[in-house]
Amino acid sequence: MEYKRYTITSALPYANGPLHIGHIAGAYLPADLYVRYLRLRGRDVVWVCGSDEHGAAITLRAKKEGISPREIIDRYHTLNQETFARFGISFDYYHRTSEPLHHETSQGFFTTLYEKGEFIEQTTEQFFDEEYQQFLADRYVMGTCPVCSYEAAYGDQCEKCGSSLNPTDLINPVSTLSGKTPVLRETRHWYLPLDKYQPWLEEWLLEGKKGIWKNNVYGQCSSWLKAGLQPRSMTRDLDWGVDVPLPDTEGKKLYVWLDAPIGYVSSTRQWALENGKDWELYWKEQADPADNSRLIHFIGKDNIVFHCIIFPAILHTHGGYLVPDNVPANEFLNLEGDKMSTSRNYAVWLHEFLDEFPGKEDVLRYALCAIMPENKDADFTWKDFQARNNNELAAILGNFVNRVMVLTNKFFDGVVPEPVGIREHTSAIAAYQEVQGHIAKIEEALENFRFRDAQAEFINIARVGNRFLTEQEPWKKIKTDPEAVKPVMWSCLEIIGAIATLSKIFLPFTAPRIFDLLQLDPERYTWDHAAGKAGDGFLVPPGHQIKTGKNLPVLFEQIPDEVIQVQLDKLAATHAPASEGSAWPPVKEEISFDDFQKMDIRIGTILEAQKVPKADKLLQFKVDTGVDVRTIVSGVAKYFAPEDLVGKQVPVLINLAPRKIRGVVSQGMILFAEGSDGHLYRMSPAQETESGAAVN
Ligand code: B3M
Ligand code: ZN
Repeated sequence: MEYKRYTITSALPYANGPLHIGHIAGAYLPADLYVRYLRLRGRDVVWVCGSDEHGAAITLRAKKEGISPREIIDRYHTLNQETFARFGISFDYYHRTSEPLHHETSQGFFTTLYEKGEFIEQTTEQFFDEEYQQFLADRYVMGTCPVCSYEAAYGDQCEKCGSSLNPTDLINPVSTLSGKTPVLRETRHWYLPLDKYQPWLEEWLLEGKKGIWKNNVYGQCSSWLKAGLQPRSMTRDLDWGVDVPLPDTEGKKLYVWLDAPIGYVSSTRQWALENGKDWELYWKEQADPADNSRLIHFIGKDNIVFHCIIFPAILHTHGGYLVPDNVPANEFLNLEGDKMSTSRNYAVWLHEFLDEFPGKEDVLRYALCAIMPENKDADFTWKDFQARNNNELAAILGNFVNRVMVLTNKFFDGVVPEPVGIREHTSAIAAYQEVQGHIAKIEEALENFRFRDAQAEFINIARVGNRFLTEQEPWKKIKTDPEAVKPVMWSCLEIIGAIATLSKIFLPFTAPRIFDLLQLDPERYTWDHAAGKAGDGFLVPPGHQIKTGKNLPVLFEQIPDEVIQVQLDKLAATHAPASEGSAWPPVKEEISFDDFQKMDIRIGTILEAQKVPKADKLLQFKVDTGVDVRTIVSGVAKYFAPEDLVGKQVPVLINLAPRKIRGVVSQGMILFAEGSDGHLYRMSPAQETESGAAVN
């Protein structure tokens, strides 16, 4: 469906550190692909972003580095803005929330809600650090999450389970300033009665977005709403942020999650000012709803509640504003099997990648899109990055373009041949139809925020080209029937024309290089040209001269193992965190109750235990599982003497597929507890239990 206008936002990154590939795969690359698609279709779109420069994320970083918040935001705003631009992230505007225009815009929102009488003014007891003489908002307090028991939850949010919290919800709260237990002190704040908007949210979101929003997003929202919303304070006791626009409120600032999303509006206003546009067309409800812009927020999953519940409630209550049509939030990206961590420097930093891999922006874009965490967490590995380049970009796309260029030069001196007899050329027509089929799927996928699928269909176009060329064997035909080669090479050049055009979405750095090979003007080509709907002739006109010469540029060079090894060594040098602040492996991907129920774990009794000859790690057991007596082999010889285990009761996974280990068939697995150093400990029921008792 086509909308009159599109207002696209990407989460404003905190200007407190550099960007890594997890940020990019979450909220920026998908938005960039979507926006490039819309632009290629000639749609009216504005894509805004900017630095989030308020909140404890900034002030805590400043404190850690011993410099002012202003120095922190100036440094990282500049770095991040440059890095985005170098990576081809094509925002229409990158603003900053420290700008006066933003302070004015967010204060305007606050004032409107205040004058409408929406806020509840309340004096409550809040945490106060006596040593620092400061109230402790949000991230200034850490403690144990009351929902999931994660020990390093922040006062505003648990990053483990995603729950939004108030500092006083935390168990064992600790001030992140002094490390001491804070005391409670009275203070006055303005609360947004989210409970009052619950009925509207249920109708708009629970009913209105069901089956439309992504499951991961809708699911989070519905559990929030089911739990019931509470009033949430929209002000904080801080000395850094947007001033509360009320008398006698010194030392009070707007809550960062009130001001930050309004940053999207400020960014649009600044863009409009500088480009002679009317920002209200992109944010306000129009007299005829058919004229409304389509508002889409691209974010990571930790921002869902703020964008799907709190900000829409604010926009709705303010009145006159659009609310988001969709929020296609992504899950997280891991790195080589571990969680990325800014504090431990365990990440692929985008600015470092750009320095170390000049000219490979599109390779990273392609590799990240291929594994984008659209529905569940995903893992970036350097081997996969290498394989995507070597086996897909170079071997499929680059190879096709190169073969066609070389052959056209060889057969026709680089002049595009006439498509003689094309209307009767059934294989050429079939290939063209196949390409159009892939383009239709790209459209469908992009319209529905399925970027992985869209890109897979894009590379399929080059596959069609390669297959067609190989089948047609023009290098043979040219000797016997040169006329028959003309429609073949022309068809291939048309396919390259489509690839070049669509590269403006998927491979924006490569697109101009392909157009240069074709000696065509990239600006002229739109979505409709690729989709065969432009109606102004062929993509690559017969008689046109393409690039000639012996050494035509190769689009994608192979990436050798050595280059990848350098990156792996670099990661190994920074200790991969098991999880933030802990020696334990990260929590595995979520499973359903049904998944759990598939495991059949019983209490078994070990009847016999012995070493496996010539296998010094293994022990072989005979176990009475209650249902049978079976053989199990385990790699535990380092930790137990066989005789110490005989007669002991242990949990056994009895429905694991049998495996042959050193010639012995092992029928199940005995479960042990593993210490952080890999040491194994035996687990037994606290009381003697019947063999066969289910563990669940
Ligand atoms: N700066 C949080 C984050 O980077 C926050 C996003 C604001 S979007 C309005 O996760
Ligand atoms: Zn939690």
